[in-house]
Amino acid sequence: MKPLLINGAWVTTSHATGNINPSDVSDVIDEYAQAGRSEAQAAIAAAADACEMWSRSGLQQRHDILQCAGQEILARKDELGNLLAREEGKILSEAIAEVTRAGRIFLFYAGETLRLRGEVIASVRPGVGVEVTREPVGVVGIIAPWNFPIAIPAWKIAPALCYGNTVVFKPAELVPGCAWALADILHRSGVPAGVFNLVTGPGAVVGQTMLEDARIDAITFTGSQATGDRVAAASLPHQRKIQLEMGGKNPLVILDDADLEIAVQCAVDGAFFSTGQRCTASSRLIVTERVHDRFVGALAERVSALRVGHALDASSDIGPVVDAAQLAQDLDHIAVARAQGGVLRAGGEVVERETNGYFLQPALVTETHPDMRINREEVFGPVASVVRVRDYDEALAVANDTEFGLCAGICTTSLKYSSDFKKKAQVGMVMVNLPTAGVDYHVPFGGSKRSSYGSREQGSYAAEFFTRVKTAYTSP
Ligand code: UN1
Repeated sequence: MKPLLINGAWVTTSHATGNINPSDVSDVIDEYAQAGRSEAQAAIAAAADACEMWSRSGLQQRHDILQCAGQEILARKDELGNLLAREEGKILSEAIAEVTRAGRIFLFYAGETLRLRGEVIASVRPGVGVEVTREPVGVVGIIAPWNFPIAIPAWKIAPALCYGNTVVFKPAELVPGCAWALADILHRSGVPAGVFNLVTGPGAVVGQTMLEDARIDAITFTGSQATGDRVAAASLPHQRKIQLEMGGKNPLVILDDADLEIAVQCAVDGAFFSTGQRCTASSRLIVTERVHDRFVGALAERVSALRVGHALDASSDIGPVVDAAQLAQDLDHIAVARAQGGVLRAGGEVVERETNGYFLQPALVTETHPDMRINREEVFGPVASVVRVRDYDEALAVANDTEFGLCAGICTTSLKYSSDFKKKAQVGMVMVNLPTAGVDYHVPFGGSKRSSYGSREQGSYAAEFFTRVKTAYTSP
């Protein structure tokens, strides 16, 4: 059994569960301790007790720990990538790229520890000095999703520690393996007892205990809207800081003047790589009518040729869906889209491979309307819809016709339309001639509308969430 990490000690529990390889359900990777309420509370208490010491710790110590962790992650990228691919189902090359990204995030925040700055502002009162400084928030609860088992934990844990906070980390139930590996690396990198705690276990128990506990000063969450709403509601009575990332229904607009090859590549990559299981996935392809048939024809050909298979098979382009429940949800969305008038132009069927896994041929549904369910709800699978529009103005209107606002992409060679789209897309991130998914690790990440709440993740902008500002006045 892989234990919990509480107050610097490895803790086993009476109950453990295994993580199952979605490419081969007969492959149980390992067994992980399941925290109950008392273990979750012990982790929170340890983090609360360690706050004062860690907030006063030297910057050099924080830097060195983050650097050590980042270097180890990079040095072990092949092995950790293999674990990630087995556990989550991303193909190996994508999994190694995700591990690399996680390592680089740690190195970035190692550097950020040395760049924390404040401001000196002149007072309106003669002789008075005003200093603005940033302080740690305290105990940060981290609730992470399954689709990026190491990169998302990294981009929450590294800034939390960098800015002097202590952490209680609850990974997603499907992917405890990468979380445990990360905890082991941090522990051996010299994180003092209580500063970083790992509590694997069910959301209903561990997550709920975290939400209810007044000692947690901030929660950063990535996952579904429904859970995000619960995090928000439970945090208000505690006046806790929250940062929520809750998905998307990201449009990729293809205009008549687009380079067709680039547009098809953006759509394939954005909609189907990582099995489409990304909150940044290009799930709505909005195509102007003069290029529609050529684009759809070329895309359908590419999509049909994508090889779905075992994540560790070098010939696979796309790995399996993460589990049976997600597969059922994907198939339901495809069925409803067809019932509502959509045309299944490519894929959409469950395929058999040598191993027993959740293999779904990527689905392209054409002739859809903006008000169909497939264009309103996040599918979180290898499923994309096509909406035909007259011109740029209608494309922009359809792109913005959603409660989500994470990213939006446009494929065009027109400076006029790309500039206008960058201004008017109601999202946190805009991509021109690039897939909506696959972001840099050192720049702000986040959305608007119902996709995100709170300040941005990643880069130096993460300081907004992981610190509080203090204004100090001095009269000589
Ligand atoms: C990416 O597209 O590179 O859950 C990152 C997600 C996002 C991360 C996407 N928070 O899919």
